[in-house]
Amino acid sequence: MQMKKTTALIAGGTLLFGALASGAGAAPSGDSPFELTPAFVAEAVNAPKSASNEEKVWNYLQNTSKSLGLSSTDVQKQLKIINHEKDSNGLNHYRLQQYIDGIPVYGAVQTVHLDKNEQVTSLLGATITKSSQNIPGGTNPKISATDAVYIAEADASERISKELKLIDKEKASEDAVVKEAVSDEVTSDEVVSKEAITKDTVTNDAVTNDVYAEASETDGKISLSDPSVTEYAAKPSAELYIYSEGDSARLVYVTEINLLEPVLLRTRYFIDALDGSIVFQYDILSMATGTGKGVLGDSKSFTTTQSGSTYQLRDNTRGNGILTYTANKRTVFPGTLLTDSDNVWTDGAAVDAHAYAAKVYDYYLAKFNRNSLDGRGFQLRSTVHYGNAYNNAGWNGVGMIYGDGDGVTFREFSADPDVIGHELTHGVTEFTANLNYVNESGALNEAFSDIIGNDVQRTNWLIGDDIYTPNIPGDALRSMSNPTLYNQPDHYRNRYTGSADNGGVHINSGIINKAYYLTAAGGTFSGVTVPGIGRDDAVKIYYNALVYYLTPTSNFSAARTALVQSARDLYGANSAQARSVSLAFDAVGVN
Ligand code: TI1
Ligand code: ZN
Ligand code: CA
Repeated sequence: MQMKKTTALIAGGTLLFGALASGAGAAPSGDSPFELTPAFVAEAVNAPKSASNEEKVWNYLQNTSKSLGLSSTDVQKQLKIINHEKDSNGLNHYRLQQYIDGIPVYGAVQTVHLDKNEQVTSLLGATITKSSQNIPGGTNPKISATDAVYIAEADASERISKELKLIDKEKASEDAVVKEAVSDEVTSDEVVSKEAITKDTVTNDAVTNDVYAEASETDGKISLSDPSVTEYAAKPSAELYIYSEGDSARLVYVTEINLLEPVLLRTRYFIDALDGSIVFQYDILSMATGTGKGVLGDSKSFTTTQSGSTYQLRDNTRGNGILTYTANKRTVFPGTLLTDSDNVWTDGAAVDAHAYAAKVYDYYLAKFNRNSLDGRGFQLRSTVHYGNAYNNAGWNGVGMIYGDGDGVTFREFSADPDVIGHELTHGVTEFTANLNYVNESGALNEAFSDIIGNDVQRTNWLIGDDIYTPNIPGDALRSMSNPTLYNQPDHYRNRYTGSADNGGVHINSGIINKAYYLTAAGGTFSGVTVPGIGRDDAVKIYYNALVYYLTPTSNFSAARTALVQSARDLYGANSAQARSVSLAFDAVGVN
């Protein structure tokens, strides 16, 4: 016979909602049902051959009752067989539960095992010993199960409301940092008037602030009984249990708040059945805030999910979720969902893919009131470390893949918000204009991905500058202000008409990128002066054309028509915006 003391069974399980958690105390001390002393007995006890298996179990328990801290009468009175199974080897296994006054003791479960000869070999489990069965408050509840659920719901509501406010604040401060970056990082090689940038930034501020104002208006206090904001994974119910506290015990209700919306949360509550106080609670699954450094060494925080003692790279607070996987350098999709033991993440490519997917999701929601790619919360799955030194990133119709690059031409693709914006925009395109990925419609498809992808960051007019040629600073894969810098045409007369690259989808996109740039920033090109209208109006016109006007076979000329019409419908037939779009297409030679 052997007795062992357990170690903490739920280590780390109380770090609710990351660092700023509130509401739950520390992990319970030795005086809790999680520390019931485990018993293990492997004594030979001879039972008559003629006895039934159940009789053998009871006989064994009677003979070994001392190791459970019970008298043999208590064994009979307090233990009940709650399950019996015969396994595929023909061995019998019994599961028992301890009851006091007919109420189950939380965690006091025992298993009893019979060998091939149908002799009991061992007993494992835990009980409240006779000497610790003193229940000062008695076993008659003073509150109802419904009251207990209500108390748990109220606590969860408060925690969720706090957490959502916290996220709002984080977003707002991140945003402030981004704004600073925008005004600092106007690169000298880019032909853009400081005025245009400043104007854009100011307008952008206004838009952003409105969104946060809206968010805080509605986030006062979340009510879990309001079905329009709450979705339960399982409806809560409460059951009475005896809760061990070392030398004594008390009567509690055990209930779980198990939510899908507004956040993913599964918390188990132990509520005193006499006074309704929360004795203990712990998270089984909950939203958490992960931290880590991106590929470029920048520290960031992002939403993860705590599941037991591990964390998943899964953000359930946006649409139907953002999940980040690894292909481990193979060409599999989606690969393995990334997990971490302490929520401090060390895979930079994964950190960036996850954080930037959230950034692009937030961009589409704030700027275009679009809930993910399909407008209905489409789940965003990203796979990093796709392939071996793979020099590309892509949208495969269901999710995003990011190669690690070969380290010379490209570094890890997820390190650049341009890329994430580019790939997610392919998803938006697929759900809307669905531009065929060949020839001019394909080049339009690519250009919209570049244009909106670039707008997510708004740092400059370059595409892929954060990941292209890591050893050569200042260059990029493409430039929207001057496509010819990187071998793209900037005028229709110079378009590529061969069959490579699906008919030049990554080549001729330069012509449309240039038209967008001229409308947003203004300038004189090819003898045409285009008045700039700023990035806000320009990107809105392009987004609206993509989502509402264009069709799978649209060519460059159809895009001109769609964009001019989109501008007219948004700002008026004779608006500066409509004129600017029209002049920009004149400048790049598309009629
Ligand atoms: S959508 C993808 C093409 C399909 C690849 C198959 C997996 C694509 O256009 N990828 C972008 C990646 C990118 C985006 C790089 C923004 C830098 C900034 C791309 O431009 N790829 C280049 C290398 C290409 O495919 O020619
Ligand atoms: Zn693309
Ligand atoms: Ca470079």
